[in-house]
Amino acid sequence: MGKLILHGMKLSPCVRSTFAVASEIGIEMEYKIVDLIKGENFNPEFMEINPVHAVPVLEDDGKYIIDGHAILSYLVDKYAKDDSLYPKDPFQRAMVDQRLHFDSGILYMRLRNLSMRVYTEDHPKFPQKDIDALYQSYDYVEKFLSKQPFLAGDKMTIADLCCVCTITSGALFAPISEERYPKLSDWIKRLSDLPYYEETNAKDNAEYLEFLKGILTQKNGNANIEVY
Ligand SMILES: N[C@@H](CCC(=O)N[C@@H](CS)C(=O)NCC(=O)O)C(=O)O
Repeated sequence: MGKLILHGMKLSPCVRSTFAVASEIGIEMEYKIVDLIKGENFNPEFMEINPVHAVPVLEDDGKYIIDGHAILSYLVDKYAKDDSLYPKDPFQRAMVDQRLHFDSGILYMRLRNLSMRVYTEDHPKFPQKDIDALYQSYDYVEKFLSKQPFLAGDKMTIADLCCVCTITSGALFAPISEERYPKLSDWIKRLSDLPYYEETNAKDNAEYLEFLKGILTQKNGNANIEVY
C-alpha cells in the first residue's frame, strides 16, 4: 500500500467523512492541511491538482482523486477487506450512489447556501426559505430511514458516514429535534456510538460550529441566526 495523503481541512464535513471511512476500513491517511480560511485552496499548486479549488483531495501514490464522494468509493474499492461499505451488487451500489448524489446535490448544497453567507456577508442574515430547504432535506432523510435502519439499506455504508457529517454540520442553522425527526435522531445516535466517531466527526464538527459562531459574533455582535 502506497502512502495516502488527504489534503483538506477537518472543519469541512466532506473532509471529515473521508477520515471516518478510512477509520472504518482501518487505514491511515496523512493529513495535509489546506487552510480554506487563508485561501490556500486558491494557491496555484493546489489549483493545478484541483481546478475546482475545493477540498478534500486524496493523493494516493502520486495520483489525485478530487471530490469527497469519489474518494469514499475509491477508498472502499481499493482498500477495504470486503464490499459491505460500498457493495459491488449493482442494485445495492446504485442505492449507495443515489444517497451520495443526494448529499452532493441536495443536502450539502443546502447547507452550503447558508454557511457561505457567514463568510461572504458583512452582516450575515439567513433567508427563511433556505433554512426551510435544509429542513426539507432532513425530511427526505427521515423518510429514507422510515423504511430501513441505514440510508442505503440494512447495513451501514459510506452513504451514512458521508451524510452524517453533513447533517451534523447543519446544527447551527437547522437543529434536529427528536420529536420532529425520531428516525434521523436515532440514526445519528447509532452512528455516534462508532468508536472513531468522536475523533473523526464530533470533535471537528464542534470546532466548526464554534468557528462559525465566532465569525457571526465578530460581524453581528452575537452568534444568533438572524432570519429574514
Ligand atoms: N462535492 C464536493 C464539495 C467540496 C466542497 O465544496 N468543499 C468545500 C469545503 S466543505 C470547499 O473546499 N470550499 C472551498 C471552495 O469551494 O472554494 C466534495 O464532496 O468534495
